[in-house]
Amino acid sequence: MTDYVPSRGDRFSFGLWTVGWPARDMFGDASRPPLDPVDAVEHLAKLGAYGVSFHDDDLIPHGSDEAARERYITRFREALDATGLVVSMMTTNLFTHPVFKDGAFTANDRAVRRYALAKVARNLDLAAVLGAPTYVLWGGREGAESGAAKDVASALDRYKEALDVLCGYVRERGYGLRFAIEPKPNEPRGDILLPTIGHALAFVSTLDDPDRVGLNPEVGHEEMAGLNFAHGIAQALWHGKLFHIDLNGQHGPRFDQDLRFGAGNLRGAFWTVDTLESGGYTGPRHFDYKPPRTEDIGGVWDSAAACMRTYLILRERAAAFRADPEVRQALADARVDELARPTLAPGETLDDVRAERPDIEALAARGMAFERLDQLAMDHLLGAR
Ligand code: DIG
Ligand code: MN
Ligand code: MN
Repeated sequence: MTDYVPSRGDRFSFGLWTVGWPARDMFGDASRPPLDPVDAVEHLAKLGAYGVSFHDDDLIPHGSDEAARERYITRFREALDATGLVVSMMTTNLFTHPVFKDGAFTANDRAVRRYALAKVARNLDLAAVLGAPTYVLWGGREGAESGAAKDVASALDRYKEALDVLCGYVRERGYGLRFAIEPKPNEPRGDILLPTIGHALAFVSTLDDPDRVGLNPEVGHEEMAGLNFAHGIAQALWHGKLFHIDLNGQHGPRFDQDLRFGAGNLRGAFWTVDTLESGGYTGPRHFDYKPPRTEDIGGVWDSAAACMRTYLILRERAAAFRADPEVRQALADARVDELARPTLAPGETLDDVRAERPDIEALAARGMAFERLDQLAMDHLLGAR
């Protein structure tokens, strides 16, 4: 029996804003005291994480003067050095301060857009110093609650302008980092721009430096939109654009629950792990979740450990599924491998295809044997094999 104890080699990473969430929500005050980022680093290291991620304001309270900023950064770096944790990703808070109430890159107010770019650029300089390979851009306030308030075409022009300017800045400075756009369909805005993986992929293709920009999909955000997360990241991988990932749990189309990984749609979590582990994803296994407001700090660490434990259990179950000889036979019976064969043979043309006279009724009568295959996956997920 595996003990499911995480190690640095598993490359688990947590946002400081996750375990550090004081659990203030729309309807209630904080139920936990603030968590010192140094305490978070030390405890996550003890739990077996390899990295942390953070927004600028998570580490350096908004409005800090230069001296305070340096103190926050210095003690954080000392904690990283002492524990060996790395900064696996950085991002900017472009959503908490009221100045961003109508967005950052796509705010109608040009002065707000200019301030947002300056805020990101300052944190990019810190990201370069700390060696963060990926910089996430979550446009939580980029959107609208009403039709006339946001000219979407102009908003996308400004979004593109912001990404092109930031990519140019990183390129000119020689920073080795890449950007990852994080889609979300709504909340806190009534409707958010670039709401899904599909919208974001299309947008990235319009940029001046598209190779420097990928995606940071989050489980709950796609599932809020009723979409299949494993399919979404499989397409992002197919485009070579899965630069980072936000793992958590969600119970279908409702408010963003940010549950610990696996605590929502468990079958979806199984296929997510199967896709990440067999689909060539090379980034950190990063958690963006919120320990429920019901928990004290002990419960926070329980939930962080549980995110990693569930991932390890599902990784083992997915590997066992893929290695199972009966599964291999069931995959063949379902002709899954046949999909990998090009539809036309080398040298064939449509004329060759049109010259054929297939027995349509016989093809239609063939069963696909998917149910047996899927129950084998269910058996592995439930530990019955
Ligand atoms: C929320 O899902 C967002 C913010 O927490 C952050 O900007 C981003 C980083 O993963 N996810
Ligand atoms: Mn996220
Ligand atoms: Mn979320």
